[in-house]
Amino acid sequence: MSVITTERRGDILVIISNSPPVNALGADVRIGLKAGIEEAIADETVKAVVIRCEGRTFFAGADITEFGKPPVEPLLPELVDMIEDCPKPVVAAIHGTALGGGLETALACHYRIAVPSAQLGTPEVKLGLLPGAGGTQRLPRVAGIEAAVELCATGNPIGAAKAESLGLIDRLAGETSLVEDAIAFAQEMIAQGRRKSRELPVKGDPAAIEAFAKANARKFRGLDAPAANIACVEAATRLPFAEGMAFERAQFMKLIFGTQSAAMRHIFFAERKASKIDGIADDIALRPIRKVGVIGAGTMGGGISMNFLSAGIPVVIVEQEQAALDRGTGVVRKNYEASAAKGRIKPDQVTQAMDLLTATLSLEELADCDLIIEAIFENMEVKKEVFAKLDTIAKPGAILASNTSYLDINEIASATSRPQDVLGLHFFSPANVMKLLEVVRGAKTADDVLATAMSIAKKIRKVAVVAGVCDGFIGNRMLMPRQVEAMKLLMEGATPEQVDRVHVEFGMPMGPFQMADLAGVDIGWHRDPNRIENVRDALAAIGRWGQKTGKGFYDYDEKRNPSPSAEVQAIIDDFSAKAGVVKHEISDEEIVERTLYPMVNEGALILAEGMAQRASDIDVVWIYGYGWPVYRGGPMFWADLEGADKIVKGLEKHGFAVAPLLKEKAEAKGRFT
Ligand code: T1G
Repeated sequence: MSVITTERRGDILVIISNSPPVNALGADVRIGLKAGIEEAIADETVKAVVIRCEGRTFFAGADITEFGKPPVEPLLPELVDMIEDCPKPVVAAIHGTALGGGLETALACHYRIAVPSAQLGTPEVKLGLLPGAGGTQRLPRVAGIEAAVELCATGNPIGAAKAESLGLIDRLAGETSLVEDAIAFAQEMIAQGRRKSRELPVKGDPAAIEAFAKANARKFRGLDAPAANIACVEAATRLPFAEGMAFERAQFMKLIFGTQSAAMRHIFFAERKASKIDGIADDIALRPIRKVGVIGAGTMGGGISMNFLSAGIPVVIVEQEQAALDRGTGVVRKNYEASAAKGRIKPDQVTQAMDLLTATLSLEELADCDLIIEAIFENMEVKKEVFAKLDTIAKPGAILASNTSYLDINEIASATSRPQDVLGLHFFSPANVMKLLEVVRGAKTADDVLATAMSIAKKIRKVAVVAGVCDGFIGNRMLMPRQVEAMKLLMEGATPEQVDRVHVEFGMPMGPFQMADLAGVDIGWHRDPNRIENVRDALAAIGRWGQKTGKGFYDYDEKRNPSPSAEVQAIIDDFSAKAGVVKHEISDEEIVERTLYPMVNEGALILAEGMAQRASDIDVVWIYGYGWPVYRGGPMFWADLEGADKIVKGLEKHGFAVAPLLKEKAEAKGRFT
């Protein structure tokens, strides 16, 4: 059964794509569309054409799984031109998402109609690419230069109403009457005839392109694709269509064979794979989550609550003292009001969310919650006490979760009579913003509990990854060897600025020491200023707690700009001398070998121990939780680019014990991803 069928509706030939899950423009779809247009052209009684899709969405782009495989004709640019050259008016009927090659197909249609809920965009840049089927040349002609450069370089979609205001779509259909409205529209356009996008003049101010590039330079740091997208739109303002298309093609070919796009496509699929749990059926029955309890109204508790409130799920938040409770709920309200002030949410959404929040000093009020998340300070005894209490309060079947970032979930679960209902939900701060969620599977966690946690994570728009119970789970466990080595490098002659520069040039948002200053040098400090065992103790003892005290590893001005500190350097030199460390010239390469290679090494241990299901999950953790540059695909994908043998040599050179799995990959010239 072809994925493309046609049907006659009076003078109109309707070409219908039905290729789940998202009508990606794979070979079958392209071949079918071509045949449909040929049928329309060949049949004189056909006066106009409608192209529409069944299922949840219009074409969501080229089929990304085909990239890197031998091309099958017709190629998308060719098909798009053929649609545009159809002598009879062609109308695109859009619902769900018209993305990438899907929007380019719609742009080649002579007219576009969409339901109000439709989203339109060119997300190729998020795959390290650009719209390679004429999008960068037709968009400036149909929607204008300003909209074109924004859509192409950011990859963010727009709604149908905005698209209509830009002229990107010609008409809004009824939300439930798209097919009828599209056929009526096509009927109307018979008299008008076709309107080729490529023949329209480019509209808008070319100066907007440079202004846009300047305004976003920082955001696009390290990425190749945004500049290429901008260059293509700019080319459209000065080159005839055919030459603009050739320019676009050349830029596209450069990007598609580059490592950045390979890395970003890897992350596209890795993110979707992460939601799958090996060994558990996709259709396992999930536990209903209609009400959530959160214990602790501190920074984490408040942020965690917001995720559920924003998803329309009632939350009961518990604290020990009224003042702490008022402070916590006050911060939640302030955060919502700030989002409303920035226009990110509507004012009535603030009320809606706050109306779903119940604040209480009594744990007993959690008795009818389906999921209870503990977010109190990191102390095993206190957590076990709370879970033992919860065990007597929570209803049968309730899921009990801890937000601990490193404590043993199995030990916490052992404080209850229902360890099968216990797991870890490790949110990242700020919990209402950070997308990553480590779902920590205890030794006795039931399959439906784990599956329910993964599904609720999707509902609150988190990217969830399953982690096993070990110190620091996946992310923090790999962070530790990096931080330890970074400190050693300081003792041996590197400076905080040098180590951080190497990480920032690598593409991280900040280096280990800037990160320590942001999180707080006093985190985990024993609070005894007389006990100085390492550089961090020494800094903490003199109030160098980081940005919050205006000084840490760096000094900070009122705008929080860091500058090197002679006082810190003196402390480091003193420790180094006392420890008898011989300093040496440290190269940037050595910093990479000693801070990033050990992370890969730890990743290999995590995989071998089964603490992560797959290497791509580790990559998702680092991209969504620690700011690893997406164009490097995550530590394990990067390890494949770097080469396991080179990493093994680098680790051995610096005396690290190499993980057996990493050695194996090196010997077999194997890959992790
Ligand atoms: N190709 C192949 N598979 C795709 C796909 C695509 N374009 N889009 C989605 N899938 C798969 C996905 O892997 C998952 O599979 C299933 O569909 C459901 O997706 C020349 C070069 C459309 C907004 O970048 O943004 O066009 O895990 O879980 O949350 O210019 O999918 O079930 O096996 O994400 O409802 C440009 C990518 C391509 C859009 C739906 N297009 N897709 O989100 O479902 S490049 C994109 C999305 C291009 C041309 C260029 C989202 C979605 P599985 P899902 P969702």
